[in-house]
Amino acid sequence: MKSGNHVRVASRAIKAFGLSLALAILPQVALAAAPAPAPVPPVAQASTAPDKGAQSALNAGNPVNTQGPTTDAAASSAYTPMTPTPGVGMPVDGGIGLQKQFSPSGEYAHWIHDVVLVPLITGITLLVLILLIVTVVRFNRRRNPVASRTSHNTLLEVAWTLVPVLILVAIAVPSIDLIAKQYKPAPAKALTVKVTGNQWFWSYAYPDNGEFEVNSYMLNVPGQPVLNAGIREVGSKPWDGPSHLEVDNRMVVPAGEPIRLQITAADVIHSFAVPSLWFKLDAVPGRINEKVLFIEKPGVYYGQCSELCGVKHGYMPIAVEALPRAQFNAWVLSHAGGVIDGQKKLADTTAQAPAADASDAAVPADNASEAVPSVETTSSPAA
Ligand SMILES: [Cu+2]
Repeated sequence: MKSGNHVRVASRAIKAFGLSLALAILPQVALAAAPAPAPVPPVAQASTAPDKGAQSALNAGNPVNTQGPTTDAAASSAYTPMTPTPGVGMPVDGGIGLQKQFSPSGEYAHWIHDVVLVPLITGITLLVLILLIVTVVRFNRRRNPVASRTSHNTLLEVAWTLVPVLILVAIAVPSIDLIAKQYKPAPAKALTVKVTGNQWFWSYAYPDNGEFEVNSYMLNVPGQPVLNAGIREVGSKPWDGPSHLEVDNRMVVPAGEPIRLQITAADVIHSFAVPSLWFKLDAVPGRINEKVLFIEKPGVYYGQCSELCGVKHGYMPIAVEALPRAQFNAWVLSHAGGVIDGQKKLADTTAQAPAADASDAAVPADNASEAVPSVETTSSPAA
C-alpha cells in the first residue's frame, strides 16, 4: 500500500503547496498592482427616496449645466434606443461558459480561461483520477498482499514539488498581467460616467456632459406583480431586450474609447457587474471605486447587481448601450443641459494652446473609430 500512500501524499502535498503559495503571493501582487482607493467624495447622493418619485427627487437635486452648445434639434431627434442582438451581451439558455467578451481585458481573461486554466484543471483532474484508479486496482490487499516499505524517493519528491510550482507560475504570470491591465487608470481625457447604486435601481451621471443624470429601473414583467410603479412593461417597445434585464433608461456610453467609471452607492453596498464586458466593481456608500470600461463594439450589454442589497436585489439589472461617438453625442443632446464633452474640450484646448496636441484632447465625433488603436488599455491577449 506504500505506492497508494505515495499517491495520496502527493496529491495532498500538491494541493496544500499550491493553495499556500497562491494565498501568499497573489493578494500581495494584486494589492501592489491595484491603485489606492479614491478619497471619499464630498458630494453625497441623497437618493434613498422610494421608487415612486425617486427619479424626480434625484433630478431635482442635480444642478443642470446649461453652458456650452445646448440643443441640436436634428441630433436630439436622431437618437432611438438600440435593439439588442439576441444572445449577445446577455446570458443564453443552457450556456455554461463565459459570455462572449467585448472588451480587451475580457478577451484576455477569456483566453486565460480557455487556454491556461481549463486545460490545466482538466490535466490535473485526469492525472489524479488515473493515479487513484491504478492504486485501487493494482495495490489493493488481494493483488498486493506484501506492501512495499519504501519511505523516500528523491526523484518523486523533487518532481511533486517542482511541477506544482511550475503550474502556479504558468497561472500567475497571465493572471497578474490581467490584474495590472484591468486596473490601469483611465487616460486623463477619458469620458467620466458616475454610477450610483440605489435600493433598487441604478443612476448614471455624466459630469463631462452637463452633469445630467438618468435613473435606470427594471421594466415590469407582464403578468407578474408590479415591481416599479409607473414604469412600463418589458416588450412594450420594439428595442426591448430580455425580461428582468431590460430597463427604462440604459447607461449610454460611446464605444471604442476608454470610459472612466466611478462607482458608488447611496444606501447599501451594491455591485456593478456586466459579464460580457468583464466588468465587476463594488458600489460602496461613501466611497468611489474607479475602473476603466472599454467597449469594442456598439451594442447592448446586460448585467445585474452582484451584491446582496435587499429584497429587490434581483430586480436592479444593468443595461449598457454602447454607441458610435456621433450617436452618443446625439443621445447626450437629447437631455436638457446636455453638453458634448469632446467638442467643448477640443474647442477649449485649441483656443488656449494652439500648439497643444489636440489629437488626444478628445475624440471628435467623426473619427471615433480612429481613436481606438491609440488607447493604451487595448492590449490584446498574447494568443
Ligand atoms: Cu444592489
